Amino acid sequence: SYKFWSTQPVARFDDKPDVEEGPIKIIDPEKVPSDPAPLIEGFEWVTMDLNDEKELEEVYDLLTYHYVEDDEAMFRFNYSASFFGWALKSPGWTKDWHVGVRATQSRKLVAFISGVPVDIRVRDKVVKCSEINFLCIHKKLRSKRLAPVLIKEITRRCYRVGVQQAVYTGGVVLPKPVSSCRYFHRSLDWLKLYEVGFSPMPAKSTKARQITKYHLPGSTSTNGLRQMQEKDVDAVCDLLNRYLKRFEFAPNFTKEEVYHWLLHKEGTTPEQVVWSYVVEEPGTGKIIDFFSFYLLESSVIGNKKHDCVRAAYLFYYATETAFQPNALESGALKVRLNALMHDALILAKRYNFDVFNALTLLDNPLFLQDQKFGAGDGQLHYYLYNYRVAPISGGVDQNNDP
Ligand code: YNC
Ligand code: MG
Repeated sequence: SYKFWSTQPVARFDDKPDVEEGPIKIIDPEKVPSDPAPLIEGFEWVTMDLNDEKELEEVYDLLTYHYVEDDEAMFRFNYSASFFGWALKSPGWTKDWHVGVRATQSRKLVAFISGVPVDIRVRDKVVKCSEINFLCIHKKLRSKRLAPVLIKEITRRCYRVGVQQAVYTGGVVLPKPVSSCRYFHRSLDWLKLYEVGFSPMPAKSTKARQITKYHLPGSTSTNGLRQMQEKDVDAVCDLLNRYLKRFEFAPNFTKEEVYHWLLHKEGTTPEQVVWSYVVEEPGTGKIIDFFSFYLLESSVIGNKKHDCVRAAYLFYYATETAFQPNALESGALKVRLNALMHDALILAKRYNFDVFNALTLLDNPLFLQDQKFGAGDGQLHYYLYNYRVAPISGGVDQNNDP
């Protein structure tokens, strides 16, 4: 029934496909309340300062024990402090959008929601958004309608500074997804994934056969493949934005964002979060492809042998091959992406990842099956707040369930 969501400026399930694209309502920042709405007795609003080690640690602790779990409560995302620095302090970030709720007496942090600025392109229009993430409420405070209060507060803080739209993703179905994807998983260490209960043993298979199936060579095969460096930022930014223009709904990157999101800065963070590689065309030195993945560990709940799974998440990638005439029809794009992703798997294996995850977005359906990804149960829905869009089509056939 969506008691809260039906009151919000979001697309509805019964919207006609020929809706007028654009903002649902126009906000006058002058008329937005200057103070937050009061919280229930015993709790208060705080702005978290993630540059303060102690406060970063508190957010980290809250999310470690209370953030997203799978349905059977076997795994829980285990974000690192480095990951938060990366995800929450991207170009243009403001601590005003790092919102917490504390218990007044104990000062304990019991809820959090965050936003960072991002430009989203919907077909030809660029929409200035906040990207909302890490909504989390302490397990003891669940089902008390606190989530809508947090959402309204971050909305107020965005509206106050003239940001009237937001983008967010989630595993739950709300009115109304712009697009929906499925998670796919590629085993890198099949035996470990089996032992933690993530990968089942297929009927009539054996451990040995499964291990052989997912075996990868020790070295990559694409000529000119190397780690991305600072000098590649401009070329990667240009290639990525051109590549993403092939899709109707995608972010638009500035050079600062490419630097932030894709470049690993050697020695600056205790733990590496993002791995990015470029292909320098032999002879010309031109950057003709790139791919990236990031690290997000999951804690394994209650297993004797393993306490965490190192998962690589396929992040952004792009290839000049996409711009060749008939790249799709001729199969050239499929061949190139398969070669690149095979190398990505080899590198992830080298860096000790256990599984490689990807969604059914961008051109991913061209390689998921060939690269031995299997469909997971997880769905990820993409949403826009205060913005209506006509139906978005995927880049390649997304209903092509392998
Ligand atoms: C969710 N994930 O439907 P209705 S994703 C949005 N996103 O409202 P209560 C959600 N809404 O149906 P609980 C949601 N989950 O009555 C639930 N809701 O209209 C809606 N889990 O509130 C729900 N993190 O407080 C219902 O529920 C209402 O105590 C019920 O709290 C929910 O970060 C939650 O999965 C998710 O910590 C906080 O279960 C809690 O159950 C929890 O009674 C584990 O709430 C962690 C987890 C969610 C990860 C994420 C994206 C969030 C997007 C929020 C929407 C942003 C809108 C744009 C705002 C800026 C606008 C501008 C400009
Ligand atoms: Mg609640």
